[in-house]
Amino acid sequence: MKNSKDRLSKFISLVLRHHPEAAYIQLDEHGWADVEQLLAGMKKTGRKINMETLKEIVRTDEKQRYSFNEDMTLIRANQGHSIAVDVGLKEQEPPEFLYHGTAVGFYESIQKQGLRPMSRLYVHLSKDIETAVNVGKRHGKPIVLKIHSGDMYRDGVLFYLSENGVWLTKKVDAKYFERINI
Ligand code: HQG
Repeated sequence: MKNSKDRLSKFISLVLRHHPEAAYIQLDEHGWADVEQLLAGMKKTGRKINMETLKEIVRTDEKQRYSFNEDMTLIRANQGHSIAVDVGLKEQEPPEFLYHGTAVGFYESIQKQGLRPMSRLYVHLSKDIETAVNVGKRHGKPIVLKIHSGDMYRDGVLFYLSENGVWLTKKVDAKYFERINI
């Protein structure tokens, strides 16, 4: 974590994706949190935040993780939830190939079970290898799987593209991926 804004952003992502109670708030069924309540709840935890800082965090987030509603009274995470919320993901035809970065230590289990969402609602896929490597590094020594998303789609599997450009699907069976050299 580089600075105080990064730390605040990390906490906001925890609250909006996984643990709203950590800021004493609730999300609605579409994942929205009331901005006033979020700010008040964060202050209650001892964090220093105001609307200006929140707006800047949303605007400058390098992965564009959050969205406000039109009048900026509500905020939500664009993807990555473990809580069952419906953020209105758009179903979309994927490119022929997508990539998934993970850690070498998970590979044996992934080969056996395929890719599962684990604690999240969806398996997250990247459109390029570089992004996948960075996602994998979060877990350990990275490896990258090349996903035959075009074949999956033609076999009837649904894909969604989040507001911030992350491809999502419910699971990826082992026949649809191979490990590639990175
Ligand atoms: C692995 C970040 C064993 C899976 C990133 C992954 C992403 C299995 C881990 C977003 C498995 C779950 C999501 C199986 C999957 N056996 N391990 N059968 N199936 N796994 O963090 O994809 O910065 O929930 O390979 O950029 O790493 O948070 O998912 O390694 O977009 O915005 O289980 O989170 O974005 O880990 O990352 P995660 P992820 P943010």
